[in-house]
Amino acid sequence: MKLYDSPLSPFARKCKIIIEAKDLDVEVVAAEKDGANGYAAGPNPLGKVPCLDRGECDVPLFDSPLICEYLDSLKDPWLAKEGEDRWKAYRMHRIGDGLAEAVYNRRYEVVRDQKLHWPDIIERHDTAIRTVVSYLDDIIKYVPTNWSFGSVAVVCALDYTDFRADHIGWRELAPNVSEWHKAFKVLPEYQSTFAYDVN
Ligand SMILES: N[C@@H](CCC(=O)N[C@@H](CS)C(=O)NCC(=O)O)C(=O)O
Repeated sequence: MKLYDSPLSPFARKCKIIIEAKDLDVEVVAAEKDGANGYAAGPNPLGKVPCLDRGECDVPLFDSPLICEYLDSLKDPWLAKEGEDRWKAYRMHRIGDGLAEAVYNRRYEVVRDQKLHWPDIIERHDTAIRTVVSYLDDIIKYVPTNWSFGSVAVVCALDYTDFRADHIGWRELAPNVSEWHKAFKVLPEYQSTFAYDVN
């Protein structure tokens, strides 16, 4: 299997953490940028990373939550098969991805020429980022400080927020999340997949 990757992508990083934590046999391939097509991300018609190519006989998987769920299912699944724990894990994963999406979308607003900036939309993304980290601060005590289907998405999103939206100062808004996040920094999969030029 091949995972099409870009080192800075918080969505691809989730998949790499799962691959490493479970020692799965997946080759990680850097996808090249391909102009208006997005990334040359193997069999992903959306031109986005990550994409998991499972070989000729199996359908490729794209959109990182699906890839994460598939990879997780291959060995000692973290995601509960049924019951309320399953929904809680999906919720955490979705909150993490939603945060990463808000930061990613904000980035594509501010990276344009200044005269093309749309202040209301930038504020909409900033508000989403602040609201999500505050929401997380109230519930993070229920999330254990080890890799899980939920925590992997939240950790990747928080690091991406540091990288692309440090003006938000999420640690001040969410001191409980800040403490929680520290526990992951020592994990080998965290360190080997961390690709940002920030602390
Ligand atoms: N919902 C997708 C989002 C993936 C995504 O937005 N990836 C970005 C990199 S972080 C990308 O490939 N962007 C290229 C493009 O859209 O042109 C997922 O979870 O996999």
